[in-house]
Amino acid sequence: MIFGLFDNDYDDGGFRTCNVTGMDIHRTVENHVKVFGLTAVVALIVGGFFALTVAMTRWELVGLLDADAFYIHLSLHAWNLLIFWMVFMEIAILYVGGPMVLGRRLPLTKAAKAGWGTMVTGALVINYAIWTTSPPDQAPLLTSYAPMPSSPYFYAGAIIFLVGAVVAALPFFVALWQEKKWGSGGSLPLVTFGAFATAIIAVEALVGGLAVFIYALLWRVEIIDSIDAALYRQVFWIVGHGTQQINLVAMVTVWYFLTHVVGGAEVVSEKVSRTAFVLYVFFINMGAAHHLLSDPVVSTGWRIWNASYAFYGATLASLIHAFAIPAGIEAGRRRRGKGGGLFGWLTNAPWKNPVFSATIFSIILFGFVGGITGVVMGQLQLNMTWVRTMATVGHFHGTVVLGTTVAFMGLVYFIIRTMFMRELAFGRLASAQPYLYAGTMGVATLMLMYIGLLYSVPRRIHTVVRDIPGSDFSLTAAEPLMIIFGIFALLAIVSGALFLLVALASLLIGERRVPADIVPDGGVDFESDEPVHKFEMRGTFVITLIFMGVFVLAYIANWYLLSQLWSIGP
Ligand code: HEM
Ligand SMILES: [Cu+2]
Repeated sequence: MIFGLFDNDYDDGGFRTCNVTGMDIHRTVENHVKVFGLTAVVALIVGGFFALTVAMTRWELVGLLDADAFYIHLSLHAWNLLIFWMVFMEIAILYVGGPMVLGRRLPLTKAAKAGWGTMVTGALVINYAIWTTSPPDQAPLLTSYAPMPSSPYFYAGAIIFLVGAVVAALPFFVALWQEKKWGSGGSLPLVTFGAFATAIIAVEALVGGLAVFIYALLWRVEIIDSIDAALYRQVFWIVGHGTQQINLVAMVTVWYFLTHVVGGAEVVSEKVSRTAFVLYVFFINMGAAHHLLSDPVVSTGWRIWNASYAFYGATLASLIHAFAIPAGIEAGRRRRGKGGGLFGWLTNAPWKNPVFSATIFSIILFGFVGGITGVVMGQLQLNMTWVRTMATVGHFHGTVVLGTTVAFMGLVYFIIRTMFMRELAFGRLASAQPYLYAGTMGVATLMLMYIGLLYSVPRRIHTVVRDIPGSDFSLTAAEPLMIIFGIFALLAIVSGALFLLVALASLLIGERRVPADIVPDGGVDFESDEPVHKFEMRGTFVITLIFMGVFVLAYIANWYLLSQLWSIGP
């Protein structure tokens, strides 16, 4: 079959045993994971192309596109990357976390195929609708805020895509149900538990999305004659924020999985980690309110309760994972005799393995860049200095790019090696790629934040530094930082293209590897009499203290900046 991508050897029952993870993998699961993963990579290519045109427009020295084209490109950038690249990967993750980890075949393969086909159709319709936008329709951007109209095909495409995603998720739920019915009777493995939390949040998000896009479609084709903009916003963020939470929880699940299989990490306390996933299920949705913090449509009390007090339940969960995962790496590696000193467990880790380095960069950058800024800007008063500026764009590139995209790149490398059974092409380049991407995109992201925070350069406008139409207000002071942003954005796009080059070359011309070659660092089946929590975790403790220090500093700095905006009193 197609370039021999789907022809692993299976026994008569359709199973094979993976010697990296020790899992019994059924052909049906593996092939569907591959198909969803490959489709996600195609979306990454399309969206990545538009990263280039969008960034080269905002870098006004280049000023690539005019206003109309800019909004079309920005919309395509957002939908292909934030929605299609992520959601196709997430369905693959559900299949890995569910049936694959449980050693089952994929139930309802027809539903999986139908779901995939429906999602692809939805994605194509959306791309077409955005690309052919013409007045009175507006390019939707991510939010398609009513009452600005977008093409009816856009709303229809969104509905089709969401229905497809729900259908594609069904086999995962059925696999869990089968496990409950016929399985060993024990509790679900942690990765499956994490995938289950992801799936619950996903279904909530998708149902919210169906509600909002059906509402908007009915209005756009004039079956109902008006749309309540405030209601639209609140319901939109159930899916708008919900999809980000799927990204987060899926990413955390991938962290547990990959640090274990390639880094020798273990779970120090199953109970604590599971509790954190449960906290997500209960509290994370309230975070949707943070998108309306500076919006007059909801009462201040509602905003403060949901975005602050209630949401801290989810923040706590993230902090627990942020401690539990490094602690698991530290203790797991010490137990395997790969410790030494305060940070020896970290410095002697398999840094040349791009699966490992991508995972670690994702953890660090998500925490320090995306996470801290998220909590800071999720605060009612501080939100005013972030919202609608490039700082917001900086924040979410810290989460969905430096965090999720980097982790998913690691996962794609892992799938190429252990499921497609290919050696990574261009070995050295493959090892360097996560460093290049995380490094350059890290700088570009920080610049977006500074440009927004220090100069209030607005987001979603194609030219402002030289000229804000209709005003003599000048933002030229932001130009030096814009130049740094532009250069690093370009470098980041090149590094992202290197990922695609390595991934596609490995698949098409990569050396086929015999399964026995693949050995996990630190070993998965490791015998030791000592329980993992007996081992020291002082390195992690120090890292956590550094994290807290940065957090406090960022908080103070933001309040300081806010206090500089205007003076109160006589
Ligand atoms: C090299 C990589 C990337 C670069 C240089 C880049 C650059 C940019 C820039 C400059 C903007 C803001 C434009 C504006 O508001 O005027 C933007 C918006 C956005 N980007 Fe990226 N981006 C990259 C990768 C990604 C990835 C991987 C994702 C998602 C996984 C993503 C998701 C988004 C979203 C959702 C928006 C906002 C769209 C809206 O305002 O509706 N970007 N990007
Ligand atoms: Cu959100």
